[in-house]
Amino acid sequence: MRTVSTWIMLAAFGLSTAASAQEVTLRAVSAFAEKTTYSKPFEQFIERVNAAGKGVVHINYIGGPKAMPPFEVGNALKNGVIDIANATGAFYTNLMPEADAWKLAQRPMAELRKNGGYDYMAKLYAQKMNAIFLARLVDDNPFHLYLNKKIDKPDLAGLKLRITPVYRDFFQALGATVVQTAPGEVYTALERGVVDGYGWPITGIFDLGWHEKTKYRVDPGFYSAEVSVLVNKTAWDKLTDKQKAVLQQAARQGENEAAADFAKLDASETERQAKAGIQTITFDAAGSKKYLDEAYKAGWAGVIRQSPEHGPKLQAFFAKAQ
Ligand code: 173
Repeated sequence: MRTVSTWIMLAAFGLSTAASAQEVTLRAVSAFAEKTTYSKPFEQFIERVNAAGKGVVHINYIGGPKAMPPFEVGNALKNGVIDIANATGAFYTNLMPEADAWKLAQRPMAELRKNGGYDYMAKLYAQKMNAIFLARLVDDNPFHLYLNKKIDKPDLAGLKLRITPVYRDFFQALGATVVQTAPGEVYTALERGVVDGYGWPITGIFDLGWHEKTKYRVDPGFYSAEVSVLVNKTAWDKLTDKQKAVLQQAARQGENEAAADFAKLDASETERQAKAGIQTITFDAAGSKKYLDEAYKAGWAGVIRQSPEHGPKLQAFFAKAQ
């Protein structure tokens, strides 16, 4: 009798521990090419999760744009085709135009997590993307305009430029004609002379060989690139506290390191571009001011045009105190 009840108790205990200890596997995709600048922080995040999460949570990294077109990643995340995405807001403005406002943030993430800006965005991610915004892994990383034709003032009339939504309103405000492409199409567009230049951050132009087809970089840089880890909310809600904690710990570590890591990379890539023969185009003080003022003016006007309800609130949280 005693033996049987002990056996039942053990079996029940065994089953419950087996159930709670079951490792969950999450499918992940990056909107950027594997092992390149904007996937590396995510790949480190995955390594950390898989190391700390042994037997608890495992991320199965399916890959980058070879596995899924970058502008489809937001949809796949929202619909649960994948559980985790590494993406930038500009790549899923079709679902959530407000996501592109991260680029305009002039306050550190640590501050946005306290001042209500993060919480405001998090609600929009839940509503519009069925997503949890877990961590921003790229920060302190300005965008630039790269050109193959020389300019001497902030006037882009007559130039045809490769863009994503990040640059659209700004480059158009300065008179450019624009054409949107995924990063994977930039090299060919330059090689064929389809575009006179492109928008891209200060880091990463060597990853896909663009330096071979780039004569000039326009300074100063503007905005700050955002690339972040998103989790499908339905998948997130099914995780145990222990599984969530593993993801949150790796997320926090990545977000806390992002600005300093990128500040270093910004400096080394600036030097590498000069060594590769890329010349810098600069304007006089008034020209630089006009360029930067227009960047933020056109950027915020674009966000507010696409989201009259949330745009002004995001501006209040994100913009530098005047
Ligand atoms: O230029 C782009 O493709 C783009 O929008 C972007 C955003 C963040 C990081 C790198 C590129």
